[in-house]
This record gives sequence, C-alpha cells and structure tokens, in this order.
Amino acid sequence: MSPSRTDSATRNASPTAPPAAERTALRHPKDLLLREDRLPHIWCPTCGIGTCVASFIEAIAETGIPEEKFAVISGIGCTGRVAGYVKLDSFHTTHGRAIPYATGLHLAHPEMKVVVFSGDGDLVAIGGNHLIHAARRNLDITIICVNNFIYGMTGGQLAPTTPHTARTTTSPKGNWEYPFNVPHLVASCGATYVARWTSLHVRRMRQAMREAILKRGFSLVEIIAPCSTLYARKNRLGTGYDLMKFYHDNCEVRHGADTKELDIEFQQKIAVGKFVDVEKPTFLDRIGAGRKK
Ligand SMILES: Cc1ncc(C[n+]2csc(CCOP(=O)(O)OP(=O)(O)O)c2C)c(N)n1
Ligand code: SF4
Ligand SMILES: [Mg+2]
Repeated sequence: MSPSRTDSATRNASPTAPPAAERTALRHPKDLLLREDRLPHIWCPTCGIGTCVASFIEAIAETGIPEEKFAVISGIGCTGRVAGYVKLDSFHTTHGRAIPYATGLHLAHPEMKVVVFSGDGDLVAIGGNHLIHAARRNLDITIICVNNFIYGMTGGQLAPTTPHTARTTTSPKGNWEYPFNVPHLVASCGATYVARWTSLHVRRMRQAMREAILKRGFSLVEIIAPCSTLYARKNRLGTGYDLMKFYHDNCEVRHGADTKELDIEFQQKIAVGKFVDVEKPTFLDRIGAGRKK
C-alpha cells in the first residue's frame, strides 16, 4: 500500500518542524488553490499579478462552484504563468492562443467554468483576433486580462495597450500610437459583462471576477496592474507601491459609463467600474445545446 500524505509528510519533516497536523492548521487559506510545489513564483516584488491571483482564488470560493468544475487557461507572458500556479485544471498554452484552447474546452465540456487568465499582449496583440471573435460569438467563457501596458516577460516592449506618449524599451522617445480601449473593444463586439479595476481594488476586483464567472456569456475583467520593473522604471514612475498610490488618487468609479469614454491616457485619470452587464443567448444557446442552469 502506498504511504498516505500524512505518512510521507511526517517522514520528510525536519526535526524542528511542527507536527504535520499543526502545519496543516497553519496553512494560509489561499494555499488550498495554489500549487505550493511551484513556489516561489517568478514575479518581481510589487508586481500587480499576484494580487490578481489572490482575488481570483477568493472569487472562486465565493461562487460556491466546486473547484473541479473550473479550468484556467493562460497564454505566454508574466501573467501567463498564472495557469501553472493555480491548483485547478489548467493549461499553459502558446502565445495568443489561450482563447482557442478555451473555446475547444468550453464546447467539449459546457458544464465547466472556463477562465482565460492572461496578459494584455497575449489577449489583445497576438491573440486579438481570437478575442474579438469569442466576444462576437458570445461564448460562455470568462477572460481576466491583466493590463500592465507592455509585454512584461520579454523585456517591456510596446504593446497595443501602451498609453500614448509612454516610454517602453521599443519606444524610448514615447509611444506615438493610439492604444486599444479594451472594454470598448470587447463591448462593441458583443461581450455581455465588462468591468475594469486595478490591482489596488482587491475587493471590487474579486467581486467583478465572481460576477464574471457567474455570468452566462462572454465576460471580461480588465485589471490595470503595475509592472514595477519595466514600465514603471522606464517612465520613472517609482515602485509598484507608487503606482498603487497613483491608482488610489486617480481612479474614478464610473459604473455604466459609455465604453467609448474609457480610453487610458498616460498618467491621467483612470475610469474603473462595471460598464456592461446584459443578458443575451450564448453561442451554445443559439445552436440549441446551451447549458441549462
Ligand atoms: C509566437 C510567439 N511570439 C512571441 C513570443 C514572445 N513573447 C512571449 S510573452 C510575450 C508578450 C507578453 O506580454 P503580455 O501578454 O502583456 O504579458 P505580461 O508579460 O506583460 O504579463 C511575447 C511577445 C512567443 N512566446 N511566441
Ligand atoms: S517584469 Fe513586470 S509584469 Fe513581469 S513579473 Fe516583473 S513586474 Fe511583473
Ligand atoms: Mg502585459
């Protein structure tokens, strides 16, 4: 008979470690949905991604849906690592292709709650085509887009979300392109739930994630989060803490705002809130195989 988890934990424990039962009691509640064997994570100190993951884990618990009903899919990037850290069915897919994987999984297993957790570059640059078509079809999936305004993992290059005039490693004199307004992009394609918060707004972010997961239809939560190492440094914005202070002083809650008015300008006010929450038949409803509530 193979040894039980407690047996092996006891066997491997150091002589000074507390007994296994005590260690279990001391576990942080979020550890239950984290793959502890993968820790420490790769993210820089004061990066905003970790806060998004913490809120996501709480949101999952709040939905009351059993964990085995969730699947998390990420593309490539710093945010793309999320799929590897959550103790759920998860896929770390190719760059920009998280939504096609999610689409296949959703169509094969409509009873699953499929969540795509990825970066702005993955979802809006290389994966932009998949994003707009998933919204257009009203696939019953949830997208969590961590927008740090750049390609973080590959060195801080310009992304289609970089604010006008912001400096990046590939726009050292400032970005002259106009960025995508992510909520407006997906809302205009037919998304049924769209919200934006920042990694400062942990409770609002958690609530939005919960609502998005429970929404029947295409839902997207954009989270503005600091890349303290690359975006902040290049633009002399200070540390992740300074960016959080900036969000604190400059975010305006504008529930129900017209998504056309949600452009983000460099270091200007950021509109946050829930902008879209509508009912509409999903892709599977339209072909007569919709999930019954
Ligand atoms: C097909 C392909 N093209 C380019 C890359 C290089 N690449 C990896 S991650 C990435 C951008 C990631 O940016 P984002 O999705 O915003 O994630 P972040 O690191 O900022 O969280 C790029 C361009 C790749 N891995 N595969
Ligand atoms: S490079 Fe930026 S986005 Fe990536 S882990 Fe570091 S702070 Fe976070
Ligand atoms: Mg990014």
